[in-house]
This record gives sequence, structure tokens and C-alpha cells, in this order.
Amino acid sequence: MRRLLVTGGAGFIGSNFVHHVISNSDDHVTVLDKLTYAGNRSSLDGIPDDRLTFVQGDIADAALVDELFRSADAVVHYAAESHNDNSLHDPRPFLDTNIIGTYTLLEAARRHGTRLHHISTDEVYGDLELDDPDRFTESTPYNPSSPYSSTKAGSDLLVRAWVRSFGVRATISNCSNNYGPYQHVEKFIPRQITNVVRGIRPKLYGAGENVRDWIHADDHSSAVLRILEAGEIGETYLIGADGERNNKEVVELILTLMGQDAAAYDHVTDRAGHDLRYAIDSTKLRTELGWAPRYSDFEAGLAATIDWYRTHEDWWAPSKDGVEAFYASKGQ
Ligand code: NAD
Ligand code: TDX
Repeated sequence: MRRLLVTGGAGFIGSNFVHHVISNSDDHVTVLDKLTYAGNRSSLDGIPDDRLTFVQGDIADAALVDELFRSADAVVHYAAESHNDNSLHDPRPFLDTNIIGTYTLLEAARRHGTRLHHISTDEVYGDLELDDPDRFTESTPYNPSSPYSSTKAGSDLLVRAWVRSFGVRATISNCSNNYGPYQHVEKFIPRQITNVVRGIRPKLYGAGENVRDWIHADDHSSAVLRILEAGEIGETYLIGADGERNNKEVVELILTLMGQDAAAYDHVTDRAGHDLRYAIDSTKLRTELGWAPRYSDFEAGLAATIDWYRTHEDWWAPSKDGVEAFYASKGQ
């Protein structure tokens, strides 16, 4: 039995990973999560007490982090401020958590010699033209656009420096856009699904031609577990499932799957600095570590996600009105 420490384990992707580990290993998991507006303890419901310890706290709290590293065999670091639109409104928490928080974990990993896997995003690479035949690879230069993505890029660079200068045993993964259950309603897909449930028209930024490379959160989790088990220290792995779609197509598909007119959405104010296209080439992960995604059918995965939001209104309803009020104040 391994003792895993998972930061941000009450968030969308972190909680998915915790459930994945509990189902696919006999590891014990300790979650360290601050329970910001984005964290939800109930996303971990159903896990037996003898498999999970939940600690509410901040990854930038050096004393707490040091104590938790003492009894961890490996750490998987998901905790972050994760929403681009929030970072345009108030960047400070992004610096505190994504930069100082990651630094705090790296210093503990250095002191204790702990294996660390750092979760990052494809947004560190900036964006691609719609007709660019190339996709992001592990050697694409960093070129982040937003306060969010620049703090994620900064955290990746800290990890690389701590590997090289201090011998910290770390790996990094950069994944494309995730979808699935338990995603906060501020994000694109859950926002539109819950809008339709509430009788509000979906909101598309600008013309809606921006492309995202969608992957189911379960596939992200299986990739991270594979990297934790077989990844080479110091290496970066891109995670993606060949799921490119533009935002207009996704909104129209949500409306159709929910029995509405596919044109029943509004165009709203575009996001400042809005990245045009992300696309991941995950050849390295697939060939070197033998990983493959399970969800090849985006429409089926989206339909199951819609069902989940329809049947879990108690999970998302407390956040919905506040999120919509925030967007309304921005004309979005
Ligand atoms: P999320 O916003 O749903 O969850 C973040 C979690 O971190 C929350 O539970 C929150 O309470 C916790 N947290 C925030 N600040 C903290 C702090 N200072 N100390 C302890 N806990 C703190 O985010 P998500 O979408 O699940 O993303 C998780 C990770 O995956 C992030 O590092 C993000 O950059 C990365 N990522 C996300 C996507 C995506 O599509 N959502 C894609 C690629 C990478
Ligand atoms: O209401 C909306 N309308 C809209 O058109 C919202 C909320 C978003 N959008 C657009 C903006 C993006 O082009 O949809 C796309 C997806 O938006 P988000 O869900 O905010 O995701 P994105 O900005 O692409 O970032 C996501 O993927 C990479 C995650 O939030 C990040 O944490 C991750 O690093």
C-alpha cells in the first residue's frame, strides 16, 4: 500500500483522480484542499474512511505541508486557481496558489525526497492558428496568454528548476480541456448545460470559433496514474485524446442533446486575450508509457455528463446564481 497525498482533491479533476486511485489500487489517499469556492467535499463522498483522510488547508502553508509530506510516499499536485475569466478579474489568488503554493510543495519535496507529480495545462503553450497542421508537443516553446496560464507556466518552470538544481524527483503533465461530472458551473460545458436546465440561453464568447481539445476527466486520471507509476523523473508528458471541436459546435450539440433548438444561444462579449485554438499531440505518452484514452465518443461522453448535471442539481445549484451574476456584470 502506497500513501498518496493529493492536493486539490476536492476539485473537479482532483476528485476524479482520487476516485480513480481508490478503485484501481489499494493506496491510501490524503487530500489537502483549501475548499475555496471551487472545492466541494461532497465530490469525495462514498470513499471509505480507512482509504481517505481529508485535510482542509492551504498548499502555501509551509508547516502544514511539511507535516503532510512526512507521511507521504508520493504527491500528486492538482490544487490551483483554475479559471481564466477569474484571473482576468483578480490575478492575485493565482499568484498565491499557483506560484507560491507550488514553490511550497517543491521545498517540502526537496527536504523529504518525496516523489511529486505536477498537474498542468496545455495553455502554457499559448494558442495555435485554426489551420495550423501542427499540434502542441513537449518541445513547443512556452507562450502563455492569461494571468491563469502564465502562473501555470511559472509553476511548471519552478518544477523543472527544482528537478535540475536540487534533484527533486518530479514529473509534469500538461493536459487539454477536461469535461465530465463534478466540474464547476463557471466552466464552459457545465455552464451551458445548467443554463439549459434553468431555462437560460447558453452564452458563447465572440463568434465561437475558438477550438478546444476535449478529453474526459476519467482519461486524464488514468494518464496521471500511469505517469506516476512509469514516468521518467524530470520528464514532461502531454495528455490529450484527439478531441478538437469549436465552441459553437459544442453549444449546438448540448442544445440538441437536451432537446432544444440548436440555434437557441446568445453571442456575448468575448474573453480578453481569448486563445484561439489548443491541440495536443500525445504521442510520447502513448508510445513510451503505453497509455490510451477510453472515451473516443465525445457525443456519448457529453450525453452522460448532461445526465449527471440533470440528476445532481443539489451539487451545483448553490453556485449557479453567483456565477451567473458575475458573468452578467461582465456582459457575458
Ligand atoms: P478546480 O478549480 O475544479 O479545483 C481546484 C481545487 O484546488 C479546489 O478543490 C480548490 O479548493 C483547491 N485549491 C485552490 N487553491 C488551493 C490552495 N491554496 N490550497 C489547497 N487547495 C486549493 O480545478 P480543476 O479544473 O479540477 O483543475 C485541477 C488542476 O488541473 C489545476 O492544476 C489545473 O490547472 C489543471 N488542469 C485543468 C484542466 C481543465 O480542463 N479543468 C485542464 C488541464 C489542467
Ligand atoms: O460561458 C462561456 N462561453 C464561452 O464561449 C465560457 C465560460 C467559456 N466560453 C469559451 C471560452 C473557451 O474558448 O469556451 C471555451 C472553454 O472555456 P473554459 O471552460 O473557461 O476553459 P478554458 O479557458 O479553455 O480553460 C480550461 O482548460 C484548460 C480550464 O478552465 C483550465 O483550467 C485548463 O487549464
